[in-house]
Amino acid sequence: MASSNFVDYVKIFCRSGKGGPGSKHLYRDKLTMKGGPDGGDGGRGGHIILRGSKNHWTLIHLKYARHIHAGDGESGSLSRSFGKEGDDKVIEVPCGTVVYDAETGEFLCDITNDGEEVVLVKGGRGGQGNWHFRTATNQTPRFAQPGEPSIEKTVILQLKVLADVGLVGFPNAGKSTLLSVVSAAKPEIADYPFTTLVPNLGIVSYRDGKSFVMADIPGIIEGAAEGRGLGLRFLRHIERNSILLFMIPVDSEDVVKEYDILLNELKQYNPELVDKQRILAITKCDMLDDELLEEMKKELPQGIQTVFISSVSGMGIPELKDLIWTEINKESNKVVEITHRPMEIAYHEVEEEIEEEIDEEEEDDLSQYKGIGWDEL
Ligand SMILES: Nc1nc2c(ncn2[C@@H]2O[C@H](COP(=O)(O)OP(=O)(O)OP(=O)(O)O)[C@@H](O)[C@H]2O)c(=O)[nH]1
Ligand SMILES: [Mg+2]
Repeated sequence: MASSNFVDYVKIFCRSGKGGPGSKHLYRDKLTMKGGPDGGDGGRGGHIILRGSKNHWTLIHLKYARHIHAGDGESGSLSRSFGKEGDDKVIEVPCGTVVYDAETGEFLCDITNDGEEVVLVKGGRGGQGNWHFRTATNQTPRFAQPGEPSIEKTVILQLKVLADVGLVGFPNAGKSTLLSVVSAAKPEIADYPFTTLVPNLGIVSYRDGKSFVMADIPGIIEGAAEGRGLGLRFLRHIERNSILLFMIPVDSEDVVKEYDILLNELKQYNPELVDKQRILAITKCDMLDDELLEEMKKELPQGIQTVFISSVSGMGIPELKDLIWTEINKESNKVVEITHRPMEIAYHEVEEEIEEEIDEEEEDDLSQYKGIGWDEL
């Protein structure tokens, strides 16, 4: 997936529909001079509804949908007829979308299942017609209730991808290579750090038509919590994973130290991540012969299941898949509920600025076509 296609953050202004006013109609026909009140109720304003959809993987379809308005309810009319309800606006979002209030950063709701619906902003109720207000002492009320006003709210939608296993490692650890070997995903692979700039998802097929989802996120480095490297921006994508696969290359100088750094960075981002089940994969094992491999097995982190793999020779890959499958199916590793902490708005304004800068750069790019018949651009 090209980097500009991965959108995991959008801010949208939503306005529900206002309720239609009630009617103050008084009944008349050629035989009835004073038929009394018969004004109907106004229709409800349209809601803004979020619906989970498995057809979307990112929020790209909402990138330019900055304003979303639902329809207003129509007013009631004679013969106690109800006004038409305003059209609801349904926003389809990928499963794993979390919604925050853009002003306060407060967590509002999250959508995790396909077809799940949440009314994000309620439409105004329609006003009651004058028929409701007739009393013994006021048999011809010449008034009716106005409809409720619309509600405006700016929300931030943030995607936390739903994968079963998340890959955690320093840049160049071989994460994308593993994903490309076990799934049909085609992530970029190269021998320089930070090849992966946005998360990649892949479906790993297991035996008997079973499968699980693997998320490859950009590499983490020491100090990521303070914003080094790509920072912790993408760590939210492993918050919902059942298990984490730590990946450390076999030629690392100190596996235990690297493991501790990675763990510490996760802890700084969200201490709950450390409670997740972890597996350690020592990657690129084709680079060492058996003797050296035995030697390095003596210096491994304690208390974590470790597999030795090579994405190039295929060594250890079936064992790794077996282990992942067993772990993700353990009841204790299922992610039941995760706590969504309130969002820090100041931090996310920076994120928006970055996006805007990228947009501007895209516009600039067009200038290179000038003078080759594209001058009208
Ligand atoms: N010999 C050997 N090389 C490997 C293996 N797996 C990956 N590599 C090489 O290691 C380099 C980095 O691989 P990537 O998969 O891009 O690493 P990454 O962890 O995704 O890196 P970032 O995206 O930068 O975080 C590439 O040159 C790969 O060819 C392996 O099993 N054996
Ligand atoms: Mg990569």
